[in-house]
Amino acid sequence: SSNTFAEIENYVKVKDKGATPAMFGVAKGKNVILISMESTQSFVINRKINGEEITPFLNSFIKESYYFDQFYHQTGQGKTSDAEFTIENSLYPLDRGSVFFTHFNNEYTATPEILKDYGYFSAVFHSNDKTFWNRDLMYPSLGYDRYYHQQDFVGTQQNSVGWGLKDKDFFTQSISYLKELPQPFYTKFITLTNHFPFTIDPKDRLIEEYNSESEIVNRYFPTVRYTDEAIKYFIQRLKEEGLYDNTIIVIYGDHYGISENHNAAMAQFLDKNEITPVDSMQLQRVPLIIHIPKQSGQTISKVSGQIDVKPTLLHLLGISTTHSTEFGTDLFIKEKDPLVVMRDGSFITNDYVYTKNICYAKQTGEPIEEQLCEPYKQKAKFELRNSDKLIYGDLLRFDPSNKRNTGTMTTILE
Ligand code: GP9
Ligand code: MN
Repeated sequence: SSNTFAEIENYVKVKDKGATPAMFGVAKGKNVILISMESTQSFVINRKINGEEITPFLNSFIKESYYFDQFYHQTGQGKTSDAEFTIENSLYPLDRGSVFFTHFNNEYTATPEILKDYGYFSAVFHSNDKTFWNRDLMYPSLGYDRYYHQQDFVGTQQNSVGWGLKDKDFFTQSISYLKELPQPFYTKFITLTNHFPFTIDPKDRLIEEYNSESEIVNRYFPTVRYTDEAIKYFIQRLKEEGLYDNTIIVIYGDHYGISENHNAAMAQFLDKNEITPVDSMQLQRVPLIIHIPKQSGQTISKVSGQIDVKPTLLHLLGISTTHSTEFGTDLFIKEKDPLVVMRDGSFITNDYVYTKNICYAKQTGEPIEEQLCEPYKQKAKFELRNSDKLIYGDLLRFDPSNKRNTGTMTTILE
């Protein structure tokens, strides 16, 4: 009901909704490009196998960007769609299923919808079937103007793998649409090649496979390397089209690609005896890279998550989020005690990791007194519960800042 909405609104209002003055509006009026990197985890960044870098392009791009090296995915069963949901709404995904399927008809105040008021045109590019993850029905609810999907691309046996175009062909074909869009634009590009089970054409393999007992882990590195090359090419094309200098580029990993079934191979890669519960949590880090034209790079090690992207991006574009109903915090704010909550109720703070009902010291990986985690545990539960209530009750209908508000007076009074 609207009462529940008011309670939740009061809760999110007391959260730190501020922005860093030095960063607020630095990218005002710029185009936005989001790149969702399929299954890309942070452990590939600045690492080599067989003497070769896994992500040479990203490693260099990070040096001229803001790079968040303690950034976690917060996805559940909705995988890529959950990442999209959390990144653009600053709400948690649901504990089961995908919000894209179960609540596509809700009222949302997603980033593309907000940016419409600032003259932005918004579009998504993804070469899979438009109905996958119910995207064709969900995107209009998020405020997207256009969805370029499988039917907008030319797929052949040569240029495709798995569910769609190879990333490089995907970017090549997307660029011709992109350069015709009205500006400023807000766009999202969802890559696909680095998807389980990580198969690529041998001629697209730029590095050798890894050598472990897991075929999946072995193949993962060449497909990550392939996507890295495709993004390099895309950035180059943006420069050639004169779009690079007036565009803010946000690159994020959507969720893990290597599950706990491959712990032995991961232990080998990380040079550890075993993968502990704390290691497993740390493996949930995904890259977040924000490139702002004419700003130099910096690595920021704040504990953060996908839920924080929306307010951060809006602030960079000079848009205040003081009245937004969202759970994230601007990534550029120095928080005393940051907390990242995962969809299953586990969490990470500066000092603690809580997972599978056990509290651990982050430094040592040793179990510690449950009590130390208790206050965070309560907060984590509260966050998830309130976010769920918003979605299950379609409560953003009652948000007065929601322009497309369809809640009528009668609904509000009941
Ligand atoms: C499907 C692509 C991958 O279109 O986004 O989805 P995933 O299986 O990673 O959720
Ligand atoms: Mn995915």
